[in-house]
Formats: sequence, C-alpha cells, structure tokens
Amino acid sequence: MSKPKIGTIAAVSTPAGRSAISLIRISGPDTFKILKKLFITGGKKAFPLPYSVYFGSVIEPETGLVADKCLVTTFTAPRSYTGEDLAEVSTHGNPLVVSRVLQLLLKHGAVAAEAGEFTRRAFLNGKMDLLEVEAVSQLLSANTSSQARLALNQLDGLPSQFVAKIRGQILYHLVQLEASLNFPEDAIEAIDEHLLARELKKILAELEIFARNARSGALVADGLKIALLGRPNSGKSSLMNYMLGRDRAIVTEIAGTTRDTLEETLMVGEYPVRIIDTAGMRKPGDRIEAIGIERTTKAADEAFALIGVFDGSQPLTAEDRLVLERLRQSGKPVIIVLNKSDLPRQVSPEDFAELPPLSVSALKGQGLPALQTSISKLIAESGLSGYEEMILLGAQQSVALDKALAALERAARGIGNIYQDMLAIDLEEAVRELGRVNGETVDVNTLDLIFERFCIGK
Ligand SMILES: Nc1nc2c(ncn2[C@@H]2O[C@H](COP(=O)(O)OP(=O)(O)O)[C@@H](O)[C@H]2O)c(=O)[nH]1
Ligand SMILES: [Mg+2]
Repeated sequence: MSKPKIGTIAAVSTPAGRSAISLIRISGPDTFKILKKLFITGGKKAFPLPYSVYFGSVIEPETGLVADKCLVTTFTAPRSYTGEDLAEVSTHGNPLVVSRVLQLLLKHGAVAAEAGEFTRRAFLNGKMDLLEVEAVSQLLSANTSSQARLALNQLDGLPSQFVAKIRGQILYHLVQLEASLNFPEDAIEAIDEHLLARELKKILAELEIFARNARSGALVADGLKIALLGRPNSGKSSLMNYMLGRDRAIVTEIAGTTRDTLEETLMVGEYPVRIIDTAGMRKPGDRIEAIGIERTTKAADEAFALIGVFDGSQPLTAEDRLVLERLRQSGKPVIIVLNKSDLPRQVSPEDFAELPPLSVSALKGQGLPALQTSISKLIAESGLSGYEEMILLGAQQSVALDKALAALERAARGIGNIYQDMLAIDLEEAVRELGRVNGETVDVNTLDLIFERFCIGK
C-alpha cells in the first residue's frame, strides 16, 4: 500500500486585524505549482528559485484582477520550517486582502491548515523533536520574559540531544540483555551484572538531574508562587502593593477586607515571582470570608514559599500564633515580615525564634530591598537549577519522564536480585517512555493533544 498523499496547506500566520503586513504560509508538495498559477513576479528573475524573495502580484487567474501586491519568500524541501517546499506570502495587512489571497490559494489546490499543522509537519519530517515542539509552543504562549528565555534555550537542541543519548544508552543495554537471554547457547557473552548495575546507576543519576531541571523549569516558567500569610490587618495587601509599586489590592483598616486571593507577577532578580495576597487567617466572620480563607489555605499549599506578615506594632495575638504554627508546619521556605516598622515595636524577635524577622513599613515604603534580597536568597538556596539548565516539558512528557525514571530505578535497584527478563521489561519501559519525552515513540492521539494547543498558521 502506498502512503496517502500529503496535501499542501495554507494559513494566515499573523494575528487577525489590521496591520502593515500579514503573512500567509503555504507548505507542501504543490506549493510552487499553486503559486505559479497565482503569482506574477515583477522582475525578470525565474520563479521559483529557492531561498529568494520576489516582489509581484497575486492575481485571480480567471479575471486577471490583482488581489494584492506582495512579497513571496521561497524555501525548498528539506531546508524549511516544515521540511517541505514552503513559501511565505507577505501581503498588505488588511483582513479583506488577506482573506482574498488565502481564498485564492485554497481554491487552487491548497487546504486550510489546522492548528499547529506546520509544526506537526516539522516534527513528522524530523526537523524538530517533541522537546523542541514544546519549546515552540511555550515560546508562543510565554507570558513572562523568563518563560520565553527558557523556551529559546530549549530550541538550541541540547535537551533533545541529551534525551536521545540517554535513550540510546539504555537501548544498547537492553539489546545486549535480550541477546544473551534469547541466545544463551551462542557465543554471546553473559551479561556482567556488576558492570550493568554501574552503568544503569550512572544513567539514572543523569536522568535525575534532567528531571530536576524539568521541575525547576516548570516552577520558573509559571513564576515562583509566594503567598502572603497573616492575620487580618497585619498589612498583607499593603505589602503586596508596596512590592508591586502600585495600588493593586484594596487596603482598609477594616479587618477582613481581602476576601479573595489576588495574584501579580514581579521580577526578583532574574526570577519571575507570583505574589499572592490572601484573606487574613482567622475564624471567618461570614460565608464569603470563609471561602476566602479556604482559598488562602489552598494558595499556601500550592506556594513555592511563604511570607508571614505580622503587625510589629502590636503584641502577638492568638491568631498570629496560629499563623506562625502554620508557617512552621508548612515545610516550605518562609520569610517573616514585621510590618508597620514606622510605629513603635511591640513584638519581640524572640517570638520568631528560628526565623529572623525583617522590619518593613508597607505604609511608609521602607524595607523592600532587604525583603527582595531575602527572596533572592531563598530562591538561590531552594535547589532550583540554573537558568541555562532548565527544561520545559508538556504534561504528557512529564508523566512519561516520571515513568521512565521509575522503570530505570527498578532496573538499577533490582539488578542481581531479579530475573534478567524482568530487568529487560523495565529497560524496555524506560526506552519507550523516554521516546515519549522526545517523540521517538509517540502515538497519533498524543500528537493531536500536543498540536491542538498551537494556533493556526504555526
Ligand atoms: N502604620 C502603618 N500602617 C499600616 C502599614 N501597613 C498597613 N497598614 C495599615 O494597616 C491596615 C490594614 O492593612 P491591609 O494591607 O489592608 O492589611 P491586610 O488585612 O493584612 O491585607 C490599613 O489601615 C493599613 O493602612 C504600615 O507599614 N504602617
Ligand atoms: Mg488584605
């Protein structure tokens, strides 16, 4: 049976609306056949030479009417984004013009591309692996410059090479193992289990670092969540506003003003931090406040670190002690802020024993540099990977990586104590799951899930 013929796709790659220029992409075997029917070059240069830019007119062949004057850039297989013949048509950025040019392409043999179809073809043609696909996806959807930076790092292909290498190594050991299992009477040497154990542990250690880099990447790409916790009126909302440098949260002297959690991103050093202002922790006054306090608990659970906010101008209350208890029990990195340092201090630092407090006045704007330094220090000591090492994974890739790690761990731990065919099963699983991380083994459904997150035209 012959492979189904791959069609030629077209789509607008720039956002809808008016702009100076819009870009239509067309990719597939008939790209230039279709363009030759519709595009008349202005100059004498033969069309289409590869990697050239042409100025000319897109015309309606039936009437000869000009649909637009535009630039066409040519790329030929396999050196293009998709790995196929590809052209980019830069039209005037009026939706009427853009739509007319696209309709002409569709009428003369192209089909409308689906979301992510250009990138999907790039993947299927071996132009990028799944780690690079994920990087493109995250680059396009990045909301913070650090997310964009991480995505660009990943596009350099190093994580891809790493996963391919590790997978290759495990596969090598698996093949050796299978050979000695299946042909024991032949001249194939028996597996040296000590040697294999050492090799597998080495591979496992490398893969664990990769997994840590992926966890760090996920945390940093999303922004490190830091929740402000404290009793009502300790000044959490004021502190948030002070940190942001603007009045984001409502501040009043009425306890229980903040009922919902509020979230804003700011940069601390090179890291994006999501500061979460919460409802004060106390016995709720009404049902709305109760929901707010529930959300506070959730925010605290999800946070990467916590900032305990206390009113330094008053002796610690029972509510304050409850907050302290929560902070101690969270097991997360904690910073203690003694707010209202513009007023005479009434609490003693001993109340915070192992957590030296920082004096801040959110109202008068004092103490922010020290707080920022503390946050930076906390991030530095948290075991996050360095920026250049961080990895971005999609949801399915994370799951696959965890499975690969677990299988490899079983193999490395079990060697010597379990039958070699059990060992082979674990190694096989590790190889398969790593293949899902970089796309060397991946099923169509998973691909659908991955590419439907893309926009049309990418
Ligand atoms: N004197 C003084 N008052 C403050 C300071 N920070 C906040 N307040 C006041 O404390 C009250 C409660 O502040 P708010 O930020 O709403 O506290 P929250 O309930 O913890 O969010 C408001 O009247 C603020 O103006 C501060 O640094 N110094
Ligand atoms: Mg508040």
